[in-house]
Amino acid sequence: MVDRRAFLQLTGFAALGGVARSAFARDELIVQGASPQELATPLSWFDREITPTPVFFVRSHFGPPAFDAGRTLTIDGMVKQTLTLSRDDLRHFPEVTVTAFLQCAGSGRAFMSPRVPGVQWDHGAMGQATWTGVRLADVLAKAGVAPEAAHLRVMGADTSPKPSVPAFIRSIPLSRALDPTTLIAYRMNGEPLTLAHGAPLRLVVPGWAGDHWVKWLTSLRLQRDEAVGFYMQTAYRVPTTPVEPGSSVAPEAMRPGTTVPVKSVIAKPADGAHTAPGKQDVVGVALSGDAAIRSVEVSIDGGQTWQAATLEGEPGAGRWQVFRFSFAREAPGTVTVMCRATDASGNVQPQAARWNPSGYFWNAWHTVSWQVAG
Ligand SMILES: Nc1nc2c(c(=O)[nH]1)N[C@H]1C(S)=C(S)[C@@H](COP(=O)(O)O)O[C@H]1N2
Ligand SMILES: [Mo]
Repeated sequence: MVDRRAFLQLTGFAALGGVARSAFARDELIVQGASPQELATPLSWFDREITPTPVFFVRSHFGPPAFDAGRTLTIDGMVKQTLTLSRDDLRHFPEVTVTAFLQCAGSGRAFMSPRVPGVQWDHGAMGQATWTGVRLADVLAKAGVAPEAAHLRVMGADTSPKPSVPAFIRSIPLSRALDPTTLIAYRMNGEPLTLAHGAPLRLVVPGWAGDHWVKWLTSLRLQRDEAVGFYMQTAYRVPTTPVEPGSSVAPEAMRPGTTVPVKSVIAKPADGAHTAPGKQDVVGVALSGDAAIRSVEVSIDGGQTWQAATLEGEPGAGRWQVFRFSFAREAPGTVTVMCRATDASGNVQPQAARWNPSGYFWNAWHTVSWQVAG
């Protein structure tokens, strides 16, 4: 059990003043599972560009390690020079801030049919923040990457509860590691990273699923081949070609899931809400890991016709945008609204998500119904 002070530190409440603190109910995050850290953000928060840190979803396999502001990160393997850097040592590199969404591969798993095992996340395993740190490419340049290196093995300080449970090890192709948006981050939404979100250092890989955003960083190793281990070869894999819903798929017929596919969700009105007759205001967010959002369309007639929503904020791959759509409804009764997003690469949010054995990347049209009062 965590005591109250530890909980506040864990979730970022400690960073808030007394007045601001009361704006976020302590129990606002939805406890989604029994394992260490499965805290989901309520859907109603996805009506804005930035998800406040205290309500930003939290996920980790084993729970956080002890807080250690001086923990060092070692960069070794196929490099000219091994580096050991603390958060303070990173001051020698240019500082960069990116705005990017972070989405767990399993977000929306609860909507997969047939049902799949795993944390039954609804929409809430995602959020968007500003991330500040240094470019991973700059750090790797300082170490001097050998020409034969092609992959980066990434590890954090968290340890599995028993020896039989494999360590959380991820692998990122060197090309993605060198992308200028890939960061070693130490700030989130302008404040030092909280322990729950990876303090002192975490990886930020905009557009890629959350499992690549390794927290509590300790080791980056350059190597020729992709890193091995349970979390690369068994977990976090998606079929290379579409499969029959409910079928079992061998790991060899799958590849690591990387880019978050295009999707949009309606934050408000909430499903089952009651609204006044007249103008109905719909708001939500649209995202794609592949490209900027080109459009969000809304249907108020069950998908027969679609109308364009207004997009707000800056477009970009790996960055979500708020959308708004308003329409008039005087007659009392049930209103059903659906949304679908399209990105600049031409990817369209599908009516039904592509089923896969672990329920990753659910991205079907989102449908919400509410009551217009008489
Ligand atoms: N060291 C470490 N990093 C980790 C994990 C973990 O278990 N250990 N979980 C990953 C997963 S699956 C997700 S979805 C994100 C969640 O990041 P957040 O808790 O900041 O929202 O962290 C990632 N980084
Ligand atoms: Mo995740």
